[in-house]
Amino acid sequence: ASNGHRTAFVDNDRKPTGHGRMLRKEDPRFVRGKGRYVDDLQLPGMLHLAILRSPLAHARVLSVDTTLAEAHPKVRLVVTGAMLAEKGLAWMPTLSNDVQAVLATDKVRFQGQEVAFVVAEDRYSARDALELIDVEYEALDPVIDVRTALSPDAPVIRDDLEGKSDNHCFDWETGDAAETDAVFARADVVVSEDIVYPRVHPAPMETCGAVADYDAVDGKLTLWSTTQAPHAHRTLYALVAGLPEHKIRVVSPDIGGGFGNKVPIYPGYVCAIVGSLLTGKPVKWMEDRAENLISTGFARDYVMRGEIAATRDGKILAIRTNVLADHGAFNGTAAPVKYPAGFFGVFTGSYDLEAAHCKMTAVYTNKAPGGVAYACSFRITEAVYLVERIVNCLAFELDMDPVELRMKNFIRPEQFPYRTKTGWVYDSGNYAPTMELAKQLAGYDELRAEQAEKRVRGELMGIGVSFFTEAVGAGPRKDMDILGLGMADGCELRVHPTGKAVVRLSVQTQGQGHETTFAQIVAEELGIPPQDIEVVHGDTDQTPFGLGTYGSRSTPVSGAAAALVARKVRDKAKLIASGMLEVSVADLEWEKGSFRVAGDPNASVTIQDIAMRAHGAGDLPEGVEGGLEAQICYNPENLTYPHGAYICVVDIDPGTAKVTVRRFVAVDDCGTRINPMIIEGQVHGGLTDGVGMALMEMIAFDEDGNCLSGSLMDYLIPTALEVPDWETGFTVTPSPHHPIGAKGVGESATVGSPPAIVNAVVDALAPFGIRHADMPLTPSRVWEAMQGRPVPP
Ligand code: PCD
Repeated sequence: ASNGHRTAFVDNDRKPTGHGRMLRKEDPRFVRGKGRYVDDLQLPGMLHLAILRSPLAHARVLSVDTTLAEAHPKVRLVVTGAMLAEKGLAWMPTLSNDVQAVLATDKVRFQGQEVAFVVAEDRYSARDALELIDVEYEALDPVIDVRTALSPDAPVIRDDLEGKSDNHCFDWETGDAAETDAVFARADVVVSEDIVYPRVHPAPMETCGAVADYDAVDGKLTLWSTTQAPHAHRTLYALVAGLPEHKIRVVSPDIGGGFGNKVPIYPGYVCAIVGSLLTGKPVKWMEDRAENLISTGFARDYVMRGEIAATRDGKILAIRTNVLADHGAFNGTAAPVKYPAGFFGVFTGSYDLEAAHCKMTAVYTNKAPGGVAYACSFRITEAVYLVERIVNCLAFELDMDPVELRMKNFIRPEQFPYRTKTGWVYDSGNYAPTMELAKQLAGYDELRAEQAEKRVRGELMGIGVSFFTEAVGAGPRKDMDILGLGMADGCELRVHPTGKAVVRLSVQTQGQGHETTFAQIVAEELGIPPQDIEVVHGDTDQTPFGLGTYGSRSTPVSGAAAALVARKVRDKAKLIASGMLEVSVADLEWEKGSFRVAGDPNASVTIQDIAMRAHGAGDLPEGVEGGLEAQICYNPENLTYPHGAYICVVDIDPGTAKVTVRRFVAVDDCGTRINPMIIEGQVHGGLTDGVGMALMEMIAFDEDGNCLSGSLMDYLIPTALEVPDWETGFTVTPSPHHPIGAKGVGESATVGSPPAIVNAVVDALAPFGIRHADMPLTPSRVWEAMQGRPVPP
């Protein structure tokens, strides 16, 4: 057990040479306040950039007068959309092959859109000068409601796109419609529900920002930026701005949380680059909180109709769903190209179905662009919420226990690898033991007894269950790319003469602890202590190409690369060891950290001895080059499919309708566990996110398109006060195709917890006949749902 958190099994405490609980190597820096974030960077002569944003959601830009701003004594540069247009830089591609305005030229399309920028000698002057820019707008009617965005009289938002005469963004479909309809037609029971996953925001503690430094002498651009994908960003800058790729260095230093918010390229980064190119000085841009909340990548915003078909005794036959997706003014969704709806196709959940079908229509509205995977492997959060809510609605209709209903329908262990009706191949899973463990940890039967007792007294206690399967670790590259860049990851490992090592990753941590866990992966394979392994990441000049950290892909993809590169080094070490011990390779046995001669316990050499020999004097075996290093590019065979069972207990105050999460049990299965302490931290964070989304968070708009959630006083995120003492447990079902059997876990809890919490709240309200209520379940929404309730006995 750790820090007062009850843990089902106790992992090996501190196994210093590999996987296991180990304090984070990066924390001495962070707990001393010595992290190095973008905003900590001070370069000689550095200027500051501020962005003027649109106050209106939809308007024509008639004129932008910068005369007064330019006259400000500390202002060096003012740039408008028209100026960028002259250089062909007014528009940039989004991650979904749409285009987005860097600075508005023709129209503004959401409140907070970038209109002009100022570069000044200090941050305050830059901000002051924004007020001296005079923009004349002609207001247009905004499109705010996703449900009416396609009505024939709706104003057309994207008239910049040739021939565009409506707000349609894309259609997408998966599964078999006819087959699904046929199964529905013969089912005993069909349950439908309208389910909204509201627009939320990742709201990382550190907002987005960049420092651009263009050196006109050697033609090199260095961009320190808050990015989760430095290599992908570099290539895109090269492709869009025409700068030669080898003359661009993108550095992602310490990042104060990403959560998907730092995957897209934002206009601010491009503005900083333009600012530096034009002034010849380093230029810093750093958003404030409001800018981050109103203009950067939002998440979710799906209006879903879920339908489930089953037999009377609770065998689920099929799931059908229709989704209306709000993509904002520009389609900035971060997802592999072939997956415009991300991995929403996993809405079939953890159940063995006969048929499934989804039809989706995506539309443009006058809201900020995004659709980022906020702690969600590309729309899996929405998919899991849909299926786990609709399954609960079915349990309600059948008057069946939600755990029993799930157990009855789980994909069975012998069915893996399991191909779902929407074409996903789940690599491995063993669901029932995970669910059983959660039940046992929660004391499920006792909780139900307590609830029954309380119901008699009119007390509102709810027990919510959810079970999820995620698909994390994108590629493989044959199916998955972002704007043409295949989703694979490089890794390089170099063992120095004295046996210390450096491993270079293409992924980038934003707080997940990669400097520790990747050292542990290599340590496990080579027997070099993790303390002796330096992890280098987040700098395109220092690391191999790869697609970055999101969708919990670092462990499934780069983690595999790190293990395999270490095995490559070990293979070479074996050749050298055979020379050192004067035996054939076949006579050598590996025992973590050393090779020894089979049958001769005294004849052995350590990896450190071998490292010295690899670089040292004397001959190496025939054909073996000096040095001890290797590199690899790992293209995953499949995604990994972690799963989990969550049980939440809530109490609702019948007078105020305030929900309190009393207990939360989370049992996660992410295959082989590299660092259980870090995993628990990831789970605690994700569960906290879940409480936020289920009960507090929403990016809301008024009918004019004003964003009502532009500060942390309006956009409520949970603190330690709103969350219980998390209770975690785990099972281990390794991934069969991952070299160490590990699956991702970083987003599991964010994906799995909202349905557990909502299911608990709805369960508490069940005596009033309530089957569904939409997030966020604030006191006012719960109160609304409770109206018309019978007076308790
Ligand atoms: N692990 C272990 N074991 C296993 C798995 C895992 O140990 N089996 C660990 C690792 O190593 C790391 C972590 O754990 O450290 C995580 O992992 P993963 O799952 O692989 O993931 P990544 O990739 O690394 O990361 C990512 C994620 C995401 S995606 C998100 S959202 C979030 C998470 O992560 N974010 C964040 N978490 C976190 N944390 C922090 N602190 N911060 C942040 O920001 Mo997206 O798509 O982006 O939306």
